[in-house]
Amino acid sequence: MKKIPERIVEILNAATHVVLVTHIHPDGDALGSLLGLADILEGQGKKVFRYLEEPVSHLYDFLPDCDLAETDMAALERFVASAGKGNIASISLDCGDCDRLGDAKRDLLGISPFVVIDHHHGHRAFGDLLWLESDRSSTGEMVYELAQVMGAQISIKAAFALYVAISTDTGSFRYENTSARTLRIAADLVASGVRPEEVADKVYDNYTIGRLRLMEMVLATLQIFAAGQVGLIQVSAEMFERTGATAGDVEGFVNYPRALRSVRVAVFLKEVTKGTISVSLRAKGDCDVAAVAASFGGGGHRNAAGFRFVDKTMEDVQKEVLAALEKALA
Ligand SMILES: [Mn+2]
Repeated sequence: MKKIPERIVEILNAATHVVLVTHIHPDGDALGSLLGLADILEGQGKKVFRYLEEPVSHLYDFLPDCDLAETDMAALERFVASAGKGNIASISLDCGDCDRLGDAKRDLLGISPFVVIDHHHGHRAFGDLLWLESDRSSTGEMVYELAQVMGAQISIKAAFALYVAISTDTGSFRYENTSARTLRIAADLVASGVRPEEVADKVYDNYTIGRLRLMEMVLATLQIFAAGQVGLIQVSAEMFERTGATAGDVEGFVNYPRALRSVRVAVFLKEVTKGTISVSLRAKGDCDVAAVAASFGGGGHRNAAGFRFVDKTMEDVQKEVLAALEKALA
C-alpha cells in the first residue's frame, strides 16, 4: 500500500480555503469524492468551493449538498481572493487528464498549490502534487483514507457520498477492482450509518421515461462481432433528440452488452453532439482495453476505458475500433 504523500496532508492541514474540482461529465465516484471531501473539510472548519462545469445531472441529484456545487467562475475568483495569499489549496479528484477538467482548466490549474488525487491507469500527470494509486477501486476509497490520516471526522453525509463513489466505481462491488480493502472501507461506511439499500435505490431505480425510451432504442442497435466476444451498441444525436434524454442518461448502458455470456469486450459508440463520437469500452477478464484506448489517444482502466473521435462517421469509427479489438483479443 502506497502512502499518502505527507506534503499533501500538510497542505490540506494548513489551508483555510480549499477548491475542489473533478472531471467533466462527472460520474458517481467523481461527485461522491468531491462532495464527501467537501463535507469532511468543512467539518474541520475550512471554507470549501465545490466547482463543477455544469450543474449535477439528475442521475446524481440525490447526493447530499449537490446543490452547493458552483459553476460560476466569477464566484470562484471571489472565493480565491477572499482566501488571501498562502491560505488556499485546490484538489482535483478522479481526473486522469487535465484536459478533462473542462473549459476552465487554465484558471483552475492556476490555483496553487494544485493537488491531484486519482486512481486512473494511464493517468497523465498534472498539477503540483500527485497522489496516484491505480490499483484503487475508486477515488472515494482514497478520500476515505485521506480523512483518516488527517484525523478528520466523517459525517453520515460524507460517508453516504463516499459509499456512492465506491459502489458506483466498482459496479456495486462486482468489478475486478473490488479489493478486501475496498470492502473493509465500505463496511466502515455502513457501520457509520450508510444504508446500502438506500444507495442502490437512489443510484439504480431513478430512471426518467426518456432514459428508458432511449435504452429501448440503444439496445435495438446491438451487434455481435468476433465470434461473440465483442458486443457493440450505439447512440446517435437523433436518438437523444427523439427521446428528450440527456447525455447522462446513457450511463450504464454499456453494461448490457457486457453482460452477455460470450462477450469479452463491450463497446458503446456515443454521438452526443453531431460530429463527435466517443467510445466506451468495458472488458471482462484479461483483455486490456486501456491499451486499446491508449492507441486511440484515450485512457482509463484495464477493464473500463474510453476515447473520442472528431469528424468521423459512426461506420468508420466502428470499423477502426473493431479492427483494434480483434487484434487485442487474438
Ligand atoms: Mn473513479
